[in-house]
Amino acid sequence: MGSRTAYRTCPLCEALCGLELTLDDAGGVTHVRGDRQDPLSKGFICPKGATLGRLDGDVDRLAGPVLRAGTAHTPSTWEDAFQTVRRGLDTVVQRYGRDAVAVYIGNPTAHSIAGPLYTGAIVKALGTRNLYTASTADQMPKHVSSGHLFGNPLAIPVPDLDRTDHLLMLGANPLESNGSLCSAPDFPGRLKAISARGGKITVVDPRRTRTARLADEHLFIRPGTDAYLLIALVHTLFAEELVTGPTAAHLAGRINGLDDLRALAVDFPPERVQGVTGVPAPVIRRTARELAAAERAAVYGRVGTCTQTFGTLNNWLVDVLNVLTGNLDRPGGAMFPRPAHTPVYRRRNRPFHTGRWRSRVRDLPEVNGELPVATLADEIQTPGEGQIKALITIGGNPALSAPNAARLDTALAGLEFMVSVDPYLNETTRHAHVVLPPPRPAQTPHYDLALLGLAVRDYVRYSPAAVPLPDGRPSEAEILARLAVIAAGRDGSGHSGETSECRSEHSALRCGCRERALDEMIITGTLGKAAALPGSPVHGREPGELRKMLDPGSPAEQRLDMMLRLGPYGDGFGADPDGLTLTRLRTEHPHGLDLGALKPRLDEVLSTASGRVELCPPSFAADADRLRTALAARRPAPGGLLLIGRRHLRSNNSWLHNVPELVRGSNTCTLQLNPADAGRLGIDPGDTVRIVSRTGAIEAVAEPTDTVMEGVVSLPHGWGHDRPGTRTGVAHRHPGVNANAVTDEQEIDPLSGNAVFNGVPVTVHPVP
Ligand SMILES: Nc1nc2c(c(=O)[nH]1)N[C@H]1C(S)=C(S)[C@@H](COP(=O)(O)OP(=O)(O)OC[C@H]3O[C@@H](n4cnc5c(=O)[nH]c(N)nc54)[C@H](O)[C@@H]3O)O[C@H]1N2
Ligand SMILES: Nc1nc2c(c(=O)[nH]1)N[C@H]1C(S)=C(S)[C@@H](COP(=O)(O)OP(=O)(O)OC[C@H]3O[C@@H](n4cnc5c(=O)[nH]c(N)nc54)[C@H](O)[C@@H]3O)O[C@H]1N2
Ligand code: SF4
Ligand SMILES: [Mo]
Repeated sequence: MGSRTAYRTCPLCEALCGLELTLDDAGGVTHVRGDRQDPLSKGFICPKGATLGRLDGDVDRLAGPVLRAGTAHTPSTWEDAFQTVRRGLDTVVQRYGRDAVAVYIGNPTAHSIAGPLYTGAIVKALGTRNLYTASTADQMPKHVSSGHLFGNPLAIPVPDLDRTDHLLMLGANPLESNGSLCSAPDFPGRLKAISARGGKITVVDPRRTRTARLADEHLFIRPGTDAYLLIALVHTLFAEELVTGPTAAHLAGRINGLDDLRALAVDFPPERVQGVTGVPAPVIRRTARELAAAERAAVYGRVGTCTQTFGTLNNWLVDVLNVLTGNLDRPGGAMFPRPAHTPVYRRRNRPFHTGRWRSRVRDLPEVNGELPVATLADEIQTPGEGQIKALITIGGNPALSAPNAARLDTALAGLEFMVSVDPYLNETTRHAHVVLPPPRPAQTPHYDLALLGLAVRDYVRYSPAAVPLPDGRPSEAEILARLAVIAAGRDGSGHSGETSECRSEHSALRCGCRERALDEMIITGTLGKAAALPGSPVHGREPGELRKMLDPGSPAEQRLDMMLRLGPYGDGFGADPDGLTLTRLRTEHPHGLDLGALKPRLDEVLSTASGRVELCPPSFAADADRLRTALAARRPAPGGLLLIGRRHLRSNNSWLHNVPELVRGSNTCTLQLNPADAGRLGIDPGDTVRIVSRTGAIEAVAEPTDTVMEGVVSLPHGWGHDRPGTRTGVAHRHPGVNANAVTDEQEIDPLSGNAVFNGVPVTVHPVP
């Protein structure tokens, strides 16, 4: 049998590794290895990428749509499935209004072309205020921080890993996660290089992780207390006159709020916070001095700093430290990547707002156009006007991933209508009346719209589908576009025969004239605006002429081509003949294109009303009062335990547990605890223990280990695959328990609405 090779970006995590796929004649993936010609990943691969073929060929992956009758799901045609969706949504909207339809968007949606290009249109077409995403279980605090500091919630500085001499890393474990909000294939290798060139890495984590072991110094911190440590570092910089950043040439005149910040930090000397954090005051002072002394340093906080009650303060203070030490926007510091698909001519200076609307039940503010997933169950279960009656999930598994997921699971069962775009029948989608599966990864083109703006070098890569789709099988982009058309109430009679394309491509499903109309509208609108805008590379040109120049691919590809050509490295539709186009990327750079080290670009990024970095936003200063109050009220630890999570290299949240090669060895759902706590509670290794919190109780096998600090227990999330009605055979045999059955949806970071997964108070007992 013959075989051929195809290249693509790995879609599984944020590291953007290039992969080389070997395919057999039937289009099956027989082998995967790292793409050595990828200029960013240079052949690096992890066990997940290496088993992409197994995921691709998983027999449990849904081959086509399924419809639910009672608790059973049966296959349907695509057209019947879409018609069922149309009826289901129409009925709910007519009966209860637009807000009765909610949308939940999960993590893989940020790793696809289809997600970023089409989910916005679905939400807009629905006209609902009930948008929920995994962002409020993850990085929303970072968006709120950047929104206020820089005027743009998407302007996220990343540590310039390859040039820094000093990295202070909090709540991140890239040796397992491969990095997040910092796309860096071979993160471990890049960290080792810091030490090799004489630099220093300090890791702050309640567990001595693999990353902590690789680092030069590890500081145990009590869960949920990073904000105290960070503000004490700020305090020390001011108190010891180590603040140099705001007067450094590249930041001078660009920083507001320095005096307010200094005044705020006065109350938090290291000696006052050492008790709550567990980090001794002399260590805090030394850490501040080392940070200030380093030639090129970066402070980087990740999911462990977000999923806390002070999530936004943490993420703010991380960048405050980068500013105060002069490391923001400087090589080796914390820098803003310049993604090839994002225009730089369209900056608007205006204040960042949250709370443009509020949630019905708990009165929580909208943030970034969405409401906290921590209140989704409230909105489904609480009767009254505006109650959620229907839900669209796209690439998400909130029945496992949301705080108090057991309650959400029950809530999902009570919905009048639910549709899921998902390849699996799992803990969430088993509740759906219709499941619309995207095609296999090998059949799916790839471009990282969300992640290329977070990479440690400017870099771009487009991967066409390795295997063509059979006739009548919609791509994920087409599925989502069709949902947008349905949501807009324009699905109607299906074929309208308006354009020559739809006549020539006619088939009940694929004619797509309505979906095409959506893309056309977006393309025409964008080109029209760009042509009218002074400073744009196509200013003054004729939009219709520009339209004709676009790549001849799918509508999604045409939109991508347009974005690249209007972007900072683009050809400006011919204005720069050497510039990027999608066609050129596809044909000349199949392994990706390195666009160079990160460049200082604060002026391009800043879009606050003042045009400066707002270092001490009033809402953050107000929230620091909560910090002050909590510090005063803090009593000595009551002897209870605090639950945190952990990630394993071979897991990916909830959904890779169906690949046999990945659910082996140490990738198990055990409760790790310090041997001293185990001894005190009479727990031996291998004992089954009961973990009880305000919201629930679960049982897991105990794994005493001194890598976890005393008073802390750790359980990974994404397990609990024993539910009836799912179709994931391997996962079902390795079920584990759902950590989110004991996390608390009532605890959130008030500024961002983010879920709190770290520092959940629990008690643990041996089960006799
Ligand atoms: N293998 C694998 N890779 C993944 C994923 C996966 O599930 N598995 N998930 C992907 C996703 S969705 C994301 S968001 C990224 C996340 O990427 P990372 O942010 O690197 O995620 P974690 O490995 O969970 O690291 C978080 C660390 O925070 C620590 N921590 C817990 N509580 C606290 C606290 O209060 N303070 C401090 N300072 N630390 C604390 C935990 O012990 C843990 O080591 O990973 C992505 N990559
Ligand atoms: N206790 C605790 N809970 C956590 C976390 C934690 O650290 N601790 N981490 C949180 C974080 S950081 C995150 S990001 C969330 C993740 O929360 P979710 O996004 O809700 O959960 P995932 O497990 O990533 O589920 C992904 C879903 O997408 C489907 N899928 C896979 N590939 C595709 C595709 O190509 N297209 C589509 N349409 N679907 C696809 C999978 O089958 C699965 O159903 O979980 C959060 N929950
Ligand atoms: S590190 Fe992430 S991107 Fe790279 S191969 Fe592994 S899962 Fe894929
Ligand atoms: Mo995440």
